[in-house]
Amino acid sequence: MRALHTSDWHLGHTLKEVNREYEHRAFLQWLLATLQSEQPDLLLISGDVFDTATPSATAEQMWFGFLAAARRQHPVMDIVVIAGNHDSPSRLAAPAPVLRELNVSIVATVPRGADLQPQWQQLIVPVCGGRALVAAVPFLRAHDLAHFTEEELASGQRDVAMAYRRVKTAVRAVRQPTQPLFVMGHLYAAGGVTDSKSERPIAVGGQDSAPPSMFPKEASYVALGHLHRGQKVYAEHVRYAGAPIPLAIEEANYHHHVVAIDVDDATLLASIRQLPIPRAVDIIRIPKRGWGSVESVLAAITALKDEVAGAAEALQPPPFVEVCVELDAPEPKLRAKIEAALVGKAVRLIHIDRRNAGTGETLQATANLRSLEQLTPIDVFEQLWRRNYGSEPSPEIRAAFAALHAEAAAATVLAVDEAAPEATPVPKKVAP
Ligand SMILES: [Mn+2]
Repeated sequence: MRALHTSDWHLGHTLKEVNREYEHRAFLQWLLATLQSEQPDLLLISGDVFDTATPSATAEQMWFGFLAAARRQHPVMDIVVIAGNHDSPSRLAAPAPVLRELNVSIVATVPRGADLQPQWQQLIVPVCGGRALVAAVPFLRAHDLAHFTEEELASGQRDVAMAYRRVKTAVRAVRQPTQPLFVMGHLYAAGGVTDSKSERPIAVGGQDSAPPSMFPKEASYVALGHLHRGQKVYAEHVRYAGAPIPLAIEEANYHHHVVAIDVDDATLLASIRQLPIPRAVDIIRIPKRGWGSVESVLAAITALKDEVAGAAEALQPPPFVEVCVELDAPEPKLRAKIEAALVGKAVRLIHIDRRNAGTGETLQATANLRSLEQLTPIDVFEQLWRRNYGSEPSPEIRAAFAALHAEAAAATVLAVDEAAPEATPVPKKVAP
């Protein structure tokens, strides 16, 4: 049997206030075409369907529109969805009874019985007419984990590992040895690589570093969500599908994909392929790597393609651009200069990152520090400039500082004279 695994769609996402609807629609269209060519029996969506707990009508329309189209195209395919940490469990699960009629199972929370005990066995979803099982574990919230006894907790098992152990036990009670088992989870598995700020940290009950041993050995495939970089953890068959579009500038170089899983009927072993998702809208970084001077980034912007007026641009939104500037002197008009250079260019500015060229070391580390009395204000000013910008202040800047300092010193003299005519002598040096 064949399954496709995807996660972290974050419908309704905005990147620096620019909405991503065009990219999401392009992805969903691609996914429908891929379902057509791959003909999977099962589609697994491992959480963070939506970017926020209260998604916009447009985001919900994309979601339900996709489910309807998928159902129309593949009447026998099962879709299993778990809630992620960004989703509102109650909101995601609200249409579950209707979706159930369309072979779509939404598991957003751990159901409770009449005795208020968690019903772990209800996380097990039979799929493909009972041929296979999916243990669909949503992102576990504090209240899902609050039931463990003191004794269990004292055993040193972390809460989330304990919850997965319950799921394992529930699976073993119902699974036939010939049934392929898929496990879904939305958590941070220890060893996973993350370098993005868009993966909101989760630290409930050890969910921030799940150990590999907690997934059942008999799983043919473990379909994880939460990390936006698609990757395997621990083993070939334990994977994050990753997000389908870059959700932060740091994710621009990720290889976005969905995972195709073919489970051998006899061995129950999975063979895995990554199906690359085409990038609908590019993210351009200026410069490509590292940092550029003001002059070099302005030149690079000038060299960008000009906007073409007409209908085409409305259909294909221009790329996002991030500009990374290293300053060897203060540049108060940086944003204005960059924005002026961007006028008429076929890009959308999303971020200007700036850093100073200097070492940023403290004066104590950089200065051959003589005693404080030996340092003049201009010494301190120059050293500060050097450590910030890695350059020397120009004669004009030095003169401006000297003038400002003289003015400040005169004002101090005046103030002291007025306040206390017979005060102690005015200090010669003014602290900067
Ligand atoms: Mn996510």
